[in-house]
Amino acid sequence: MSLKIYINGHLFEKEEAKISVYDHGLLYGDGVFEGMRIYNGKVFRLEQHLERLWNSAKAIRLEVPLSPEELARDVVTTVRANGIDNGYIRLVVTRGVGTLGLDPNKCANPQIIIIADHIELYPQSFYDKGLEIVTVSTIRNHPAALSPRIKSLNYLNNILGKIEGQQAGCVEALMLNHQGQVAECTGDNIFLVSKRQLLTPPIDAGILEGITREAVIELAREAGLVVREVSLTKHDVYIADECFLTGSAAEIVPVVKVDSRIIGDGKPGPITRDLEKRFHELTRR
Ligand code: PXG
Repeated sequence: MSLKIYINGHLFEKEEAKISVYDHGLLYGDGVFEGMRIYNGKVFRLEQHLERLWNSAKAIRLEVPLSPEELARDVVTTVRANGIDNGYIRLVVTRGVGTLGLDPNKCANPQIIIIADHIELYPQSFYDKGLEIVTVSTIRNHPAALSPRIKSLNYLNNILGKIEGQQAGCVEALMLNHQGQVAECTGDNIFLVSKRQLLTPPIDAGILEGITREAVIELAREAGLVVREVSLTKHDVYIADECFLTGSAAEIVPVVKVDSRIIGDGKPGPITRDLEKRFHELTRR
């Protein structure tokens, strides 16, 4: 069965779901998006994703032409229409059709797109053995240029980081901020375990406020761990006992090597494993 894609209140067959080449989402990356998971027929932390979407839209002065309640309803309708119990949702709001100039005021109708699809998961071996990542030379966007807190359709900063990582044979790459501090990976947040404390860069390190990051912080505190959002350097990563990444698609994925240095004992650590188990229980219960 072909997928049904939502555009502005209507469901289209995948082949018929089309957006104008004059849409500023395409011409300028002018728009915002969310990537969410569906577990057992329920959208994971939908309200939080919508809150982040509205904040991203507000930051680029884009008015979403629906209320959060209406958009939540339409997300659920699209998921149901496609009969997806476990999968991935891409929610996109573009500035809409305009002229060939930059002027966003000439774009009258923002376009809302909802794609509910099956998810291509990372290979199981990544979770069993852990990932190797590298620090790339592309720094994360300067917060005063384009805040990493905005989940905008302009992802070139991350894509350039990803290309550099792939060049080094890695599927994810660590990006530093303009001050040389650890920020995040190209599509995932980063955590370290050091002396039984969980460490992760604070939002003002210039990162996306990951929904999975937030869930993992909550789970870790429930588990009795001390969680600290602190500025981190590559040195902290190299001497950490454990390292893992979080994201809606990846969930929790262990990291065992960074810049050719072995992290901990080179195997996914016990605290990472415990948090993976807790996250699994949270999402699949
Ligand atoms: N940082 C960045 C820069 C991201 O893009 C995360 C962290 C994790 O956030 P959540 O809310 O998902 O826990 C993301 C996730 C991909 C991909 O293919 C990843 C994201 C978006 C689109 C694609 O890896 N965002």
